[in-house]
Amino acid sequence: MEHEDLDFIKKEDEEIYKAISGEEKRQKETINLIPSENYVSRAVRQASGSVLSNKYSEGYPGKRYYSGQEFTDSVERIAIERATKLFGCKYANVQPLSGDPANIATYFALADKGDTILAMDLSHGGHLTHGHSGFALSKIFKFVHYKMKNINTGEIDYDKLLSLAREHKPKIIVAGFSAYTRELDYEKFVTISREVGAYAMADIAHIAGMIAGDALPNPFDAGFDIITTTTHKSLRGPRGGLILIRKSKELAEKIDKAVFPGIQGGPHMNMIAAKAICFKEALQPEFQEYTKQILKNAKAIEEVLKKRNIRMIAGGTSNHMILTDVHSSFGVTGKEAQEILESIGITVNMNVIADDERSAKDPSGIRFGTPAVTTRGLKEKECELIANLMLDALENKNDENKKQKIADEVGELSKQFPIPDSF
Ligand code: DSN
Repeated sequence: MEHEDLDFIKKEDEEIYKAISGEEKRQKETINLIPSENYVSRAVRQASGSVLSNKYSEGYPGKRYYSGQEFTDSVERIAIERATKLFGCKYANVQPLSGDPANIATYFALADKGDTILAMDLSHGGHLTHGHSGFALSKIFKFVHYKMKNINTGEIDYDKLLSLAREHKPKIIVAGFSAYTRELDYEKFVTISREVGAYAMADIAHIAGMIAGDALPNPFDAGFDIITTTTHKSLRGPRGGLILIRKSKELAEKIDKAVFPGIQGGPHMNMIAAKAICFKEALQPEFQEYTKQILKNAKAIEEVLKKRNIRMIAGGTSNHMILTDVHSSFGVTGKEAQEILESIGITVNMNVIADDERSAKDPSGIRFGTPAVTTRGLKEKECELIANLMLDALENKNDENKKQKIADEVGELSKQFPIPDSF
């Protein structure tokens, strides 16, 4: 990553200049295993900071409320065209500001107040927007949750999912997660949805890149009606959200209304331009290679964890995310493990594990994944090394000398694999 030209910020605002420069240095000097993070191209960064930030564009291409939309219309049309090509569907809404608004708009488009939404239990991998008690829409919709049947293999309890669907007659069944490490049986979700008259919605935020790159199956191939995602995780785009509609024009119109004027005002056209660039990058053959390597790298880490008898929820990974029970494996909490690993230059995030007896603020697990390190060019060999270094640090948590040696090795590795500006 070339040093950003921050001269103007430096002149205008020394404090923020220092913070951005510090973050740039931190990113360069550490190894990032947070599964929801990645490094975007310089082109994506430039579009995010472009003059498009100055423009209000409420509405949709050709149907805006303010004048001066010649170029914003072109940006949004290109983004839509590329998104639909990338994911093999007919319609896309590229305006959601992030994953949460993408899900919120979809719920409002497809369900009415008091309706039921069936989604994955939070401690079994679901996301806050899948019905956490603190999620604002939990006051509007009734969320019911399915779980894994077997925590050691990750198998979903599809019988229970079916009986919950028959009992509660949900308007939407959500197949998606933020901390689940296996593949879902999309055909089963669609069959159950059809039987009870629910929309089949996939929240692919964590695996959007893997699907775009053909490293994992596409829920649309199984007949899902709608997909929501963020654009900044494995898809390697700017911070943002995206809603994709397989084929129904009626559904696409409902989604458009639910996004604007439903829950958002002016779209962030600078970010839509950055999304368009990300979709172009993801349509290149190199992106397929990239996403396959993400999986290979995750499997290399999984192998080390298996060899060293570390407890992984669902027994391992099929989608690049790994969730380990550090409390039972090392006698440290997720928060402690996160801090130990940060001290040696590796960032991960603490996470609840299935039916965690500890709280979300200091859970039993840590979650990690490989999109970011794969962008930096690390392969299986280096991922094995990182896995061993992480486990060594956790095993030697009280040995400062040992941890310093590990930190030096991590620093060396970061230097060897600079963050690229293009792919
Ligand atoms: N915070 C994101 C993640 O890391 O999974 C999801 O919202």
